[in-house]
Amino acid sequence: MPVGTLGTVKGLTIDQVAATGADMILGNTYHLRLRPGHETVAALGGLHKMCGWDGPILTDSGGFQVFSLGAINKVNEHAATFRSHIDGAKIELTPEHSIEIQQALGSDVAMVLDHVIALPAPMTQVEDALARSIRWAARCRNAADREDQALFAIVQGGLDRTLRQQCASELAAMSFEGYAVGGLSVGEPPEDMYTTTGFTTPHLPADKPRYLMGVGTPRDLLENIARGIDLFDCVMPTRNGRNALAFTDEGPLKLRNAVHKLDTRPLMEDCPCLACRHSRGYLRHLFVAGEMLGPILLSHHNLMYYGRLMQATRDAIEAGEFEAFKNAKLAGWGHEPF
Ligand code: PRF
Ligand code: ZN
Repeated sequence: MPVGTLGTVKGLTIDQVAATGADMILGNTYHLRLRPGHETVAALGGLHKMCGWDGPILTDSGGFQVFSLGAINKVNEHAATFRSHIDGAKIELTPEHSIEIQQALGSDVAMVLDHVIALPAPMTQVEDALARSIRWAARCRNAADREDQALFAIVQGGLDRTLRQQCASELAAMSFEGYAVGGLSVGEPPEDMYTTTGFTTPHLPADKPRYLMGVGTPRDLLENIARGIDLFDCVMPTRNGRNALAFTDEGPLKLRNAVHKLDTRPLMEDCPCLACRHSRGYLRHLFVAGEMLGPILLSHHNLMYYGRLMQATRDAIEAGEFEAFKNAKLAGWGHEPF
């Protein structure tokens, strides 16, 4: 899922997003609650109508953003209280309010409100956040009463095998429409993330979507697909695109580097994106000159790269050739991929 935090995949028209092969996009409860406000979104016809996307939309619950943006004021059993990064207003985010906001936005998939903590953390703190996340998930399940909106639970538990398994099993018993693995890609080494995904997914229903939140590099996607993950969201393609980094089968290209100045080749020979109609030299020039077309073109290329990587992965899985496909991709990206 390309990330459209504020009801826009940054820099791209909705048709350009669709052209990259994305099926579903992500919006953020936290951001849209503050601006323009969920009631305003509802008055404008809901998130789909507002941004012109008629495919599925998943909204994150606000849990992670409240914690990761440092806006958090206090957390107790009732709610996470935070200060708006826009006007300083004090806002209480309860599980019920998170669902209410996601209903007003009109997303197709809502996420439960979870308690995310920074790693590494003392065991008691990990256990405490996990237990609260399970109780909040149950409150979200009770509050979510729409036939046309699925609800996904989120497994927490740090890097601990026992806690992850316990959390996954308890949530699996509560019958959600899908399951996410949260609390990863928060600064731990990639190998720890892969190991944790690997011992969590066997405890989640295989016939429901399994979603790894906020991940990752192209290598992260393939390593986690190998461990049972079906769905991802990440700002990497668009954020890196805005910062002049292009993903390719040979690894990342930093377009600002002088080595590209006179390069007449496209980023990739066979890429159908808008950027690859131009030379690397021209793309570099756009970034050096601060032209807005540079970030637009590279965002399009990177989303197309991710979209085509996922399509090729699905094809390889169906052909029974995923392992060979994965190894070939990893070899192409080199030793320090991204
Ligand atoms: N919880 C929620 N959203 C998230 C995460 C999480 O743990 C992450 C962690 N990588 C990204 N987005 N609700
Ligand atoms: Zn391209």
